[in-house]
Amino acid sequence: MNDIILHHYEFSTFSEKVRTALGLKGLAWRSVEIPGLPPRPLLSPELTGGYRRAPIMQIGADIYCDTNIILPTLERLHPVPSLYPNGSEGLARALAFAWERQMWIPSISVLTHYIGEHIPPEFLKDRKESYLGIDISKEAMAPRFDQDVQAVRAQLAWLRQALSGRRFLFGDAPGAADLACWQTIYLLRKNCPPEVDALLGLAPLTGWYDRIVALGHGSPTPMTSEEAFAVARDARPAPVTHLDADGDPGGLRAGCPVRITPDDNARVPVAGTLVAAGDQEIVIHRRDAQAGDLHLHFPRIGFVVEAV
Ligand SMILES: N[C@@H](CCC(=O)N[C@@H](CS)C(=O)NCC(=O)O)C(=O)O
Repeated sequence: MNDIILHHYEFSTFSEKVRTALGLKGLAWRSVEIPGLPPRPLLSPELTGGYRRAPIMQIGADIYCDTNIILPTLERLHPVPSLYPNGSEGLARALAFAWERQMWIPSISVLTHYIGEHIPPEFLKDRKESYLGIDISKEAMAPRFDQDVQAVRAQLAWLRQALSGRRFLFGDAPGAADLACWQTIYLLRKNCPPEVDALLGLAPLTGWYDRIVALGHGSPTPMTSEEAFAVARDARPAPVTHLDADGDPGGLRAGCPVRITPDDNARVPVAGTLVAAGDQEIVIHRRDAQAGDLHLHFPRIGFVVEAV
């Protein structure tokens, strides 16, 4: 019942970040493979209330949307070994958010330069209409390629600086900051021809890159969407003891109806009632006709919370 269930797909790099976090912690988990684009029956909207991005972590009837809440939750439930070595939690959370925001579209631009002709039209249509809001076909991205290479190189320059003489960003142990920076590079090194290393100046980072690959994925065992859905249906949400049940630092009260929407892409609002909130996490309750009572957890950063 308390199994970690990850709804994910193989080529999702944000999923790879979580899979590698599970590897870092040496955890066993249940793996639900979802399609690379909707529909994703028995997950969205049933368990997520309409939030559509990947990955999703499920523990019983608790659903965690976005890696910026999934990693801190893994840390809360399984603190050793830490994702935040040497007191790095604040910096790691900030760096992960900024890095991924800054790198995502320029990295996709480099990716499409190399492999854009192989991306199926229905995937391009979905990403334009329901996820990124831009056309990521090779032709549409080509005019911005040079600018995007500069942007990625500038980011990587300070990553090289930060890693100079160190095994990982915060010392000898890997952590969440490494995983966030690494996953955007993984997107490119996994899918592009080897010349991407020279284009972006990646050679000095390959030792660090390989040390993160070596963390592995922990111990996944397959599970079907139906089985995961049955787990949610048969479970009750866990009591929230790590957040303020009186409500939200911004003034919302527990029990009040709210709507939570990503502020960057895939802006589908999720409706529910506030259970508890803090500066870094918000938990809402929603009831699905089949799955029953669920708690949905979101990070505060990167989401707009509105009373409705
Ligand atoms: N901020 C989100 C970003 C997640 C994200 O954009 N994931 C990509 C896959 S790597 C995605 O959802 N793509 C569209 C989709 O699969 O529906 C997080 O950290 O979880």
